[in-house]
Amino acid sequence: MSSDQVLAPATESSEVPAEDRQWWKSAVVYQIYPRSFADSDGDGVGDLGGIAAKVDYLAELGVDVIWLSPVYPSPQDDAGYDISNYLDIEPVFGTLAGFDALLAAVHGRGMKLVMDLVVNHTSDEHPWFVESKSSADNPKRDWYWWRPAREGMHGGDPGGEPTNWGSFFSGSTWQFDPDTGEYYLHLFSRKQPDLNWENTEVRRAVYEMMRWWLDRGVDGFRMDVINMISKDSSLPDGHPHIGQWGDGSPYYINGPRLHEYLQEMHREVFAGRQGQLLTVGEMPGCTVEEARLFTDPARAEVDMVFQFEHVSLDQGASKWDVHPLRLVDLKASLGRWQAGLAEVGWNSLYWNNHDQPRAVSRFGDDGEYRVRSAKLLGTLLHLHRGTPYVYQGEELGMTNAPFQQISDFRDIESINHFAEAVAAGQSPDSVLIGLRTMGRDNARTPVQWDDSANAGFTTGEPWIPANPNHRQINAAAALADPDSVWHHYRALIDLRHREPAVAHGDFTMLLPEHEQIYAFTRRLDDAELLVLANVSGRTAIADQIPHAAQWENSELLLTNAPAPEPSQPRLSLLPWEARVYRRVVRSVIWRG
Ligand code: TEU
Repeated sequence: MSSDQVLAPATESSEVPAEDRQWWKSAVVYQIYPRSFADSDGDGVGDLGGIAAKVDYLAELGVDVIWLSPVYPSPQDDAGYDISNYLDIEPVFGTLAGFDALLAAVHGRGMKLVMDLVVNHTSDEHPWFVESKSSADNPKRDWYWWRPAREGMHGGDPGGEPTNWGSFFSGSTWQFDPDTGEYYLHLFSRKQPDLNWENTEVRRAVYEMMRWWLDRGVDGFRMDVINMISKDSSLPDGHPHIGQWGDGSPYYINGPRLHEYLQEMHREVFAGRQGQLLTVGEMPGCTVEEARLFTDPARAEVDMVFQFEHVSLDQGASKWDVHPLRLVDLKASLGRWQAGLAEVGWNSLYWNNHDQPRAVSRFGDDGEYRVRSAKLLGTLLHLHRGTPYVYQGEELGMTNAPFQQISDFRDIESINHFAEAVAAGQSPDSVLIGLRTMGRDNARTPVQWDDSANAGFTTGEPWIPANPNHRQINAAAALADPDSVWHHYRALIDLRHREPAVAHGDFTMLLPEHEQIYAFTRRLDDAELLVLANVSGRTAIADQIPHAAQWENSELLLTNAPAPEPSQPRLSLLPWEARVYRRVVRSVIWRG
């Protein structure tokens, strides 16, 4: 079934002026991972009540948008990214009434709320899949990817999988179902079967669900692995390079009908809506050239994408194969994205989220210079052109967790990888090195609210222990200290709101080959900003920047270190120091 006539094309409304539709250019988004944010009922798991209690905290920080990681009913095999009902709230997190109250509280403070949309796959406990699995001729059979065993093989035999693709969470992407004698596709866990977007009814059901949330008042969606929804239906084998498995990604990343689906979704769900909405597509493996197409407003697909290039630069053959990051590589990558989306499209900016290690541990120095380097990272990110995303706890300079053994981990990705790698002969200690550095649980320990037991996250037993450093690193201490990372983030957010060059200025990278200094300018009309950052633990001199003298009398807008002594060379930077200067560019008037 592939006919598209069922989905009537709609026309783009011209009622909302273009500048209002792009309100997100001057917005800052804050990501909440509900399990780990704040627990209001003492069961050890964060919930909507906990979020509601912190809405004032977020308003005070100044963020414009909250993105909620999934709060829908879920068996929690992948911490909520396995959804069994799209139209309700997971009881552990609360109720729909509680959600409505939270949404009203968020709107009441002038903020917006964006939901996580996970529609590449459902849970295997979603009624759609339960039906699909019930028999080979069930009307919903085609809603998922069912295939017989490889030719000449028996279902369930080693090597019988329809393709050699390896799953993101180890093992094959295919699970055999003995009852109906076929396999189903799951790019992630076997409890996350992939929906078949070739099927028109699937797409219609998804769009209907999205409209239901928008009608309820939510302000948009962060779309989970949305560039994996279109697959090459011939399902070819991939190059065998993930252990015993092949790399199927060329056949499911940015697949043949992706643009068509996103444009259709836009027509069916977003076009003609009056609200100021935000859509951001999570797109692993997306290139800047592709991102320009996805985010070109004229194409009406998504407002921005999460790309993965800059968070892959410290990795080798797999994410567990960790290398030191070279600053020149980071600048080359982010600089290319800035240039590539300068005229058309828009960047989203992030250092971390619920899948990535903590930024200050990964890119900064979480020891002696924790506070200063966390502020430097915030400064760099927020001063690029694009919409910045703050992940919960980043504004406190929270660090990676001191995980020791495998039993300290909760995440399916880490647990499965450990089992597979050890079974393949790697030593447990070497596998743990990768998990400690890159494991997603680093980002998922409870937000550190205060120095009490469990960091003030819960009165019960937390589902994952709080980082013991909550005694020093916590929100209560940060709010009380004007020099904290928190106050620096607040200043950055404030700067975006009042200095148009931050949101709208053009971007010019300086000193691309410098191994310590990250420097760039932003220019809008007669306002120019200079960002200078020493991304190292050694003093650096930035006097090689072009036209350094022009900045002599400029205004120092923001810094993360004591103001430079008059005797100190102007462009000498302390370890991890970051400064933002502003100058007015006077145009020369020629008199004849
Ligand atoms: O992540 C997609 C993704 O490709 C990776 O970032 C993933 O987290 C993994 O680390 C790859 O090694 C999204 C969600 O953000 C993630 O939490 C989910 O587990 C995943 O999709 C499946 O829904």
